[in-house]
Parts: sequence; C-alpha cells; structure tokens
Amino acid sequence: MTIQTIKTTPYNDQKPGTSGLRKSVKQFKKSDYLQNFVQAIFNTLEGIQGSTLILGGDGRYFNREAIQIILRMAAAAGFGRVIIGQGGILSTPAASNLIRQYQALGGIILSASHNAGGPEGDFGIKFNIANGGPAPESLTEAIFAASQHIHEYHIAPINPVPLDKLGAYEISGMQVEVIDSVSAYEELMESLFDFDKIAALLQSGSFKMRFDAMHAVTGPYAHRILEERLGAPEGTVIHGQPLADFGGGHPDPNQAHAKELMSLLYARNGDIDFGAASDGDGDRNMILGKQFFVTPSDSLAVLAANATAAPGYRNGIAGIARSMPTSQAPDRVAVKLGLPYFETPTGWKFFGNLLDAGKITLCGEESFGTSSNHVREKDGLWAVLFWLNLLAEKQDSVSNIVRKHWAEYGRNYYSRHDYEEIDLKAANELVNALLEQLPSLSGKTFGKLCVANADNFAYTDPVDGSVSKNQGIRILFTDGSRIIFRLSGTGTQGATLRVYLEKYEADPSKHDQDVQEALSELIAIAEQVAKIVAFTGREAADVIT
Ligand code: G16
Repeated sequence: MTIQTIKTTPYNDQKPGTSGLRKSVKQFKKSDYLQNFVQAIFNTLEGIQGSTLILGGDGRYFNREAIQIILRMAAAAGFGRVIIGQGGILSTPAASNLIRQYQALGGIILSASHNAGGPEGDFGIKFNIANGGPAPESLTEAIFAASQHIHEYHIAPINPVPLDKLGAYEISGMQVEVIDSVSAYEELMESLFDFDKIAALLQSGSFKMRFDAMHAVTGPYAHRILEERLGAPEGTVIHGQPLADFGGGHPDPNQAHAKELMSLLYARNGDIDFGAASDGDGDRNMILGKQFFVTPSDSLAVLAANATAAPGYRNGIAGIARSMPTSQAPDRVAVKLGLPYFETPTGWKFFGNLLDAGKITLCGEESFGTSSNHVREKDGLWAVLFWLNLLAEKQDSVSNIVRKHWAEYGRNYYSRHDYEEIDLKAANELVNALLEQLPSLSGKTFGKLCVANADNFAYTDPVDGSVSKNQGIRILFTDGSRIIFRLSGTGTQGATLRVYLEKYEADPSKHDQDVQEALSELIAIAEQVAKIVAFTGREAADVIT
C-alpha cells in the first residue's frame, strides 16, 4: 500500500480548550482542518507503531465522515489496531473504559459535548491518553504547537469501513474491529452497583423514573442497561435515539435545556419519582427528584457521604476532588469522614493524576459532572446508577436524602449564571478590570459580607508539580461565601462569562429558601464588582443553573 502524503497549510486556531478542540462544523469542514489536527496529534504521540487506538463519537453530524478520515490516517501513522464503537458511537466514559481495558495508546473521541449539533452546530475532537483520561495540558499544548507547523499529512487510500456491522477487518496491515458500544460498559457498571437491588426498585411498580438521553449518545446505553438489563418499563428512557442534530435540541442536561424532563418532574400531580439526563457524549448528568433539583455539587457530596451503599465502594473511598468553582459541599463530607480533599481547576484532565495516584476515589464538577476511579472521565450513567443504588438501599426519596444531608452538613446554596456569546473584547476587558481590583478587594465589606481574600486561582498538581495559572477569579468571603468569575473554555462563539455563586447555611430552618433569593446579596455584589451590565450590555444571564 502506498501512503499518500498531502501538502497542507496550518490553521492558527487549533488550540484545544477545556476539553479538546471544539469548533463549528463549518470550521471543521474547511479544507484539511480535521486532517491537520489529527496529524498534529499523531506527530506529537510517541509509541504509535503497532499500538491500539480507540475511536468513536457521540453520533453528531460529521461523526461518520470524520471516523473514516481518522481510520485512514491511523493506518498511515502505523497503528496496529483500531477499535470502533458500532455505528461510530462511543460515549466518552465508555471510550475511557475501552482505552483502559484494551491497554490502548489512547483514544480519539469525536464530540462537542453539550454544544448543539447539525450542519449549523458544533463538532469536536479530543484525545485521551493511555490512562483513559483527557490529555493533560502539556500534551494539548504540544499538539497545538505541532498544528502550527503542519505542512503535510499522511493518509492511506482505503475504502470506508462499514461502521454499522460488528466485525473485524484488516486494512493496510491494521486491524479494525467494530465492537458493540455498550457491552464492556454494562459489565463495568454491573461490577460497581447492586443490579439486583436496582432491578427490584425499577420493577416494583411503585417507583417511576425517566431518563432523558436528549437524542444523544447515551440512548443505546440507557435502553440496554435500564430497560433491557434492569427491567425498567419501556418508555423509561426518553429521546433515546441518537440523532445527528440531537433532534434540534441542545444536549445539555440542565434545567434550561432538559425542559421536557423538568416539566415531568415538576408537574403538580406528577407521578415520576426520579429523573435524570445526560449530555451529547454521555459524561454529564442531571439528577432530579419529585419537584426537586439536585445541584451537581450536592450530588457529589451526597454520593461521597453514602459511597459505601454501592458494592464497588463498599470498602470506603480514598479521597474527594472537586473543581474550584464547584461548591464546597463535598469538602464538608471529606472533613467529616477524615478524608483528603482537593480543589482543582475546571477540566476533567486535572483529576487524572489524583486518580492514578490513588489519592481520590470520587470527583466532580459543578458543570454536571461526577465520576470515580472506574474510568478517567466523568460518567453520566454511572451517576444515575449510583443514585438508583442509593434510592434502592435507603428506600427513600431523592429530596429526603438531600434534605437529611443538608441537616447533617449544612446547605451550600449554589448557582451559576452564564452570559453566552458575549463580545470577546468586552469579556477580556471585564476580566482585566476585575484583575486590577483584586489587591484592593481583600478586607473590603459589602453589607454584612467581608472579603477574606480575592485572587486569580492557580493550581499546583500535587503529583507532578505542574502549575496551572489564571484558572478563575475568586472573591472569598469570611463566612465561606464565594463569587467566582471565569471565561468558559468550551464555547465556540465569542466568549461565555460564567459567574459562580455560593453561600453556606448551617441552620436547617433556613434550608428551604429560593436559591436565587438566598444568593441575592452575592448576585448584587457580583454586578457591583464586575460591572457585567456595563461591560457586556446584558441585563440578565442567558442560562441560570
Ligand atoms: C467540559 C470539561 C469539564 C468542564 C466543562 C465546562 O465538559 O470536561 O471539565 O467543567 O467542560 O467547562 P467550561 O466552564 O470551560 O465551559 P464537557 O461535558 O463539555 O466535556
């Protein structure tokens, strides 16, 4: 076979963000845009010859086309074997699991996560390393540097591989296996949770749940595990068919985008006890009880406090980590259990070293991500199964479990306000103005609240000593309240300003306030300090979670 070498010119915008390279489909379809980035990955990796690559995506528009291109480039690069999920489908956690199981060199996951799909939507590509986790910053920076010097890429002239049929092929001396996307993941879940207990709950007739797959990747996983394996009634999984444009929806499992699920759970005389949703690539989750929303931060805290309820964690957990903007609720659990806890920058890649070193077992982020050391990614269905295990074990409702948790640990009122697609220049000016104010903020009082410290968060990885700076502006108050400002690293249009607000309340008689009302003082201070209206022209946040 003759490998073709194609001349190309670099694009200057291939810097991976919080989670891989995310751009509009239009950008990805520009001449050789995808090929350049894939070649940059291959040029950066060591040990490709004869190694195994895991390949799959969330099924969004351009997924199949991209898979065929990457296969041809993988053959040219010298991979010995590529494992692909049937139909080109692999959820991010399932891909992470396969990388570990097959001892692969890594995996390429095609997804723009919760971003909208379709020809007018977004596409994305991320590389996960041999531990199954997202490439660390040092690698993504090296890939970006390589993309800036790309002048040619290599591709094997082979026919498209049939993606829908399970099978094994040899192309250009490379083994290609199209495998069932769900089986290995299902086995892993069964090894962690009490499937008999969960099945009894789901089949009891007195408990009803809905899982919203949002027409994204978790549809096949949820159908197989919840309905076929655990016996939940047909119809438990809604929007279970993966569609290239997610049915025109926004596959983001939050109160704003999972509207149908929200209305089912919040219906006045509704009979659904438990609601859950996952995102485009299956790594996020939202947990709902009857007329009850569990913040992702509380979800992590509750799971950590009750970890031994699930067989996979029966012997206890080693420690907990959360991203910096995530509420401090999980820290309280760690303190009580006498466990180490860590505060990392936003981005799942920062949990990898802590998990590999055995310093933590559970980790999570406010951005609807929770997971454990079973993979090196956040895992939407895992969180749902963990909650089901907990509900089956406690024979109690979601709201009761969370309320009892608050009564024991106190409640961290929490909300995130997003200002989307704002002018990039305005966003940078706002951030710079905040940075200038930082030194003068310490000791300043705003009504009853006094600033203990204000800084630009930096993180030193306790395992490899690497330092990550500029990870978000924090205003920390003496009573433990916090306001955090960050620009998102996953948007594709302009800038997205995220304002994270948190206030701690120990008194159980005050645990039933409206969240935005409980945080109103902090919301006003955020505006006073950051002048969001003046800088962005926006009177209100676009999305409040
Ligand atoms: C990604 C990352 C997460 C991060 C989230 C939000 O999630 O994997 O670690 O918390 O983006 O990041 P940002 O605030 O920079 O937009 P996903 O589900 O989009 O891959």
